[in-house]
Amino acid sequence: MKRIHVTLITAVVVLGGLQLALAGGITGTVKAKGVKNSGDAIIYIDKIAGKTFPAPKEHSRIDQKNLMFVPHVLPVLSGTTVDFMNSDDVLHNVFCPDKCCDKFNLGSWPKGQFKSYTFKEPGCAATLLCNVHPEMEGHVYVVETPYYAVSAKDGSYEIKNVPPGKYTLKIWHEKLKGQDVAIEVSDKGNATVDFDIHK
Ligand SMILES: [Cu+2]
Repeated sequence: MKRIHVTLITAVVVLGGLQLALAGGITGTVKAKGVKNSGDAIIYIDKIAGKTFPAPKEHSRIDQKNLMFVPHVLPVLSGTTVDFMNSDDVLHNVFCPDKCCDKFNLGSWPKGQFKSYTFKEPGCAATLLCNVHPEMEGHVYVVETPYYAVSAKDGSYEIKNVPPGKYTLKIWHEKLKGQDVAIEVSDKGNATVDFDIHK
């Protein structure tokens, strides 16, 4: 009995080690020219040949707080439902004027309530607007894989748990553009990819 117990524990440890070894990460820095900071760029693996990823059951969330969409940009895997919250004392509305989001208009709702929309089309850069507050703007960007990150204000980003392979890494920003980068993630460590984005 005791011997079996020890063997089982060993197996679990070995499996755990394997899992760690099989996933790498992509890290780097985005340098944005012509905007306030290098944040809010979305870095993502656009697609993986022969692989599709089921839509997550868990919803993502964008809040409307202090008359802003929070977060300002949100990458989602295609098929993700986003709940649009309202944390302000005023009514908010959310609509999207773009074709790829069916030009949805969710109406207006008060604090504490939310309305949802499911983003389906990969590559869709959906603009979020509020018809009560014309200054409000946010963005949902729809990605075909779950491998994405949003850059912090200092430009740093990290995409975790990427399986080994060769990929095209892309970048999306609401105002700026950058070049695709061909990358290879090995089973041993992190790939480092920096981006310059500009108008
Ligand atoms: Cu509003």
